[in-house]
Amino acid sequence: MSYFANIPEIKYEGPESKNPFAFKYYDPERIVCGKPLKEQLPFAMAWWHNLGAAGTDMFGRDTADKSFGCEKGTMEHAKAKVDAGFEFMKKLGIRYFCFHDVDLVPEADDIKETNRRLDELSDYILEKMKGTDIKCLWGTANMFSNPRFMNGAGSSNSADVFCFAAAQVKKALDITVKLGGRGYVFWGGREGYETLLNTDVKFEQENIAKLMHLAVDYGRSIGFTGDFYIEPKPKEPMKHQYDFDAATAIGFLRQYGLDKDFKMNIEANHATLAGHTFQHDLRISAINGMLGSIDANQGDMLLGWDTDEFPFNVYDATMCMYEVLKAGGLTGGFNFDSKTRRPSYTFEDMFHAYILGMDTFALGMIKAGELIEDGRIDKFVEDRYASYKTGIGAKIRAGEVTLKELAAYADEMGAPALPGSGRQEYLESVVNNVLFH
Ligand code: XUL
Ligand code: CO
Repeated sequence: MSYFANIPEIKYEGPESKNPFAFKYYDPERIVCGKPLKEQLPFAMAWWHNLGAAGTDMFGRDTADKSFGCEKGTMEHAKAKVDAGFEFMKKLGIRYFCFHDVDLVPEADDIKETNRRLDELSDYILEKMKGTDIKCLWGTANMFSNPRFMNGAGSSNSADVFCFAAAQVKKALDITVKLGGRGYVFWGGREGYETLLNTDVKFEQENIAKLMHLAVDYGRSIGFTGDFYIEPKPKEPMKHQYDFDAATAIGFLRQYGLDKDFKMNIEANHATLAGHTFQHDLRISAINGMLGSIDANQGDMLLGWDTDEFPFNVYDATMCMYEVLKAGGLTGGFNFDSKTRRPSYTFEDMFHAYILGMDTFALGMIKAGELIEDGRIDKFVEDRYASYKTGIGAKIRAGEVTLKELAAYADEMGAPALPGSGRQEYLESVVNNVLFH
């Protein structure tokens, strides 16, 4: 059974190609910074958007048909999604997928039945994986959709809800390990608050950390050697979410002794919702040794919510890849946590969307490699801090001076000269020059 029979295998044809079903920039074999793009760019398909989301929004119902010929909410449909998903990934040369527990199977009233379904479906996926190089990038538990999680999961005021969340995390970890997952994600969708009037923030944060510690202990006990990730997001659905941005999440992990097992999964549109650029949250993660994985998408700066669009902005993709290359690559990958726009409701659109996303990130990586090779930006930054290489600057860096000595130095010196120009406009022109030469 083929779901996408009219769509060919997507091949690299180069920038001159006008074939809508070909890559223009993503040449898997092209070497960038010493490695082929297929290794530099472990792309992943998001099960929920690609095989699940059908266009429903706050004002209207589905526009796309993602029944794959079956009745939705059945195990037959869940298996048809596996078949469609694998056909889709194979046609695009995508080697990873990411899932929530309830993306894979319909949730039953009784968790024992949901878990039985997860066992059955993950067996089915394992069968499908045979003879392919497709694997799980990361798994997660959906602890935000069901009404029981209205006040959070780890942060819920209800100990019973906490237990239910723990049960879901345990099973999602089992399935992640079974499917060869590189990572396990905590996205604290409802770990936050609507009002401080009813919220004990310290208590809630301690409980979230407890749940994470329990997950680490269990994960390691069943042989999970990958990274756990926090995926920061400042708001939506909650008014305030505790994992506000990378800096906040890293502080939380350190405070509760979780920083050895966790890294960041940075999503572009979440960073911009926090008032940062995508590059900012990547940089903050990287300098703290915590850049793990990326949820690849982009937001719409004219809208105040998470639009999860496929990446199209080459500047942002270039600066993203600049951070990734500087950090020595990702231990995770690039998961397209992105969805086609509601009026793009056909199967062809799903392919166009992934071609766009993969080409944008490939182009970004090629250009970031050229920026690094060009060297003008790195050299500028290096020179900008040159006053710390010798003399008093070197002593400050080495921790060899007291405040008193610095004050005495300043007395001798008089007023310092202005620091060198920031040259922002020049550096921006260098970026354009590398992008468009
Ligand atoms: C929501 C979001 C999630 C996480 C996984 O904004 O990004 O899909 O990636 O739960
Ligand atoms: Co995400």
